[in-house]
Amino acid sequence: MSYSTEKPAENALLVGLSVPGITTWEAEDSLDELARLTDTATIHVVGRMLQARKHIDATYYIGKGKAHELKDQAKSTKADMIIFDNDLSPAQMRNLEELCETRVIDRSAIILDIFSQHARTRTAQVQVELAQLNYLFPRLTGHWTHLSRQAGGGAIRGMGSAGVRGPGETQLEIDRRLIRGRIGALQRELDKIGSQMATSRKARGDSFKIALVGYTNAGKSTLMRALSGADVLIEDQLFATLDSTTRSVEIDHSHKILLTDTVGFIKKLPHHLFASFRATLEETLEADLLLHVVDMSHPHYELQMNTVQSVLADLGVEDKRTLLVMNKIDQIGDGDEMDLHVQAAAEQPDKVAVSAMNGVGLDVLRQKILYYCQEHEVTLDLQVPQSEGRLLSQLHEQAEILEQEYTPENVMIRVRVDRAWVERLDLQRFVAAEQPTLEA
Ligand SMILES: Nc1nc2c(ncn2[C@@H]2O[C@H](COP(=O)(O)OP(=O)(O)OP(=O)(O)O)[C@@H](O)[C@H]2O)c(=O)[nH]1
Ligand SMILES: [Mg+2]
Repeated sequence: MSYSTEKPAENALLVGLSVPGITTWEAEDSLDELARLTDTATIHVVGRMLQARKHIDATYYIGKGKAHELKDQAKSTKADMIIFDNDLSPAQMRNLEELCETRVIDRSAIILDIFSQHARTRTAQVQVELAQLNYLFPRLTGHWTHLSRQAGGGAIRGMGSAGVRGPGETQLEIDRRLIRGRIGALQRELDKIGSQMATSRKARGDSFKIALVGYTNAGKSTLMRALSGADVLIEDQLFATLDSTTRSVEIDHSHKILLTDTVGFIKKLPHHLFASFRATLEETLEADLLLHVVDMSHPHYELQMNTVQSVLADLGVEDKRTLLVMNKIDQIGDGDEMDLHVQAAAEQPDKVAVSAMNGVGLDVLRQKILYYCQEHEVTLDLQVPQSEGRLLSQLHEQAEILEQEYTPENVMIRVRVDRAWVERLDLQRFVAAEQPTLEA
C-alpha cells in the first residue's frame, strides 16, 4: 500500500460517520486526526464529509444518498482516493469503489501505510509487513488484486519468480498463495526476533524497569532523551518511533533503572498492528512502572488519555503502577505558570507536570521515580563472611548500604536492595537471625 511513495501529490477526500454513542464533536475531532494521519502519509486532503446517522449502512457504510453525494464530490475535487475514518468491510469497500469509481481505503490502511514508511529496523519492517498482509488477505478479491502487488512496501512485488502460475490458477489464487506463504515466513522470522529480544531482556538483569507509554506525539522520545541522553528519534510527526529502545538511567547514586521508549498508541489502532507489535510491546508488559506521557497542550488530551488506558487494558496491563506525566506544560503557560503546574501536580502521588523539551519538572519526576523504586525494595540486615568478596562488591554496586560494620570474620551490613535481587543473589542465607527481615 505504498501508493504515497509512488505518486506524492495524491489527493484524498475524508469521510466520517457519527452514530449514536459518538458525538458529532468526537467524530469531528477524529476526522481532524485522520487529516493529520493523511498528511503524515504525504497525501493531500481536498475535502471532508461527516454524516450523522442512526446506524451503519451494510452496503455503503454511509447512507445511499450520501454515497452518491460522495461520488460527485470525489469528481469535483479530483480526488484520487476516498479515506473512511472507520474500518470498512471488504464488501463495503468494493461497493463504494464501484459506485465512486475511485480507490476507497480506511483509517487502518493509512496507519499501516505510515508504519510502513517509518519502519527503519528489520524488526519494525517485519512487524508492519505482517500486519499489512493480514489486513490485505480478506480484502483480496478479484477487484482488489492490484493491492497484492503493492502491499508490504513491494515485498509481494519482489516475489515475481515465485509467482509462476500453476495449472488452472487464476491471478487471485496466485496472490492468495503468495501472501499465505509470505505471512508464514514473516511469522517465523518474528518468532525468532521475539526470542532474541527475550534473551537480551534477560541479560539486562533484574533492575527496576520503567516503560514510557502514551498517545503518539505526546513526547515519549523527548522524555527518553532528557532522562537518559539516548539519541532517539524525535519528530513532530505521528508514529516517529516504531521500535523500542532501552537505556540504563541513574536516578541517584544508588539507584539505576532501565527505561524503555516504544511505539505510541492512537484511537482505533488497527488490531493487526497490535498483534504484530506484541514483541515490541513486551517491554511494556514486563515493566515495574509505566510512565504515561500526556500532551497537555492537545485540545483533547483527556480523550487521548482514555484511549491509552483502553489500549493498556487490551494489553492486559491496566493495573500496572502508573505515573502520569503531564508533558508540554511550556505550551500552556509561561515561567511562573509552569512552576505552579509542577507544584500542583507534585502534591498528587501519581502525577507530575513537566516540559520534557525544556527540562522543567524533571527533578520532581526523578524524585517520584525514586519513590517507586524504594517501594520495590526491602531493607535487610546481613551477616556476610568476609570471604564472600564477589557478593560484597555486588552489594556495593546494586544496593544502598545504610550501615556497615566489620567483625573479625564477617561484615555486618544493613542494605536496601531491590526485591528482585534478594532472590538473584540468594541473600536469605545471610540474613542475620535476630534482625527484622523482608519488611518493606
Ligand atoms: N513544546 C513542547 N514540545 C514538546 C515537548 N516534548 C516533546 N515535544 C515535541 O512534540 C513532538 C513529538 O515528540 P516525540 O518525543 O517525538 O513524541 P513521541 O511521543 O515519541 O511520538 P511518537 O514516537 O511519534 O509516538 C516533537 O516535535 C517534540 O519536539 C515539550 O515538553 N514541549
Ligand atoms: Mg517517539
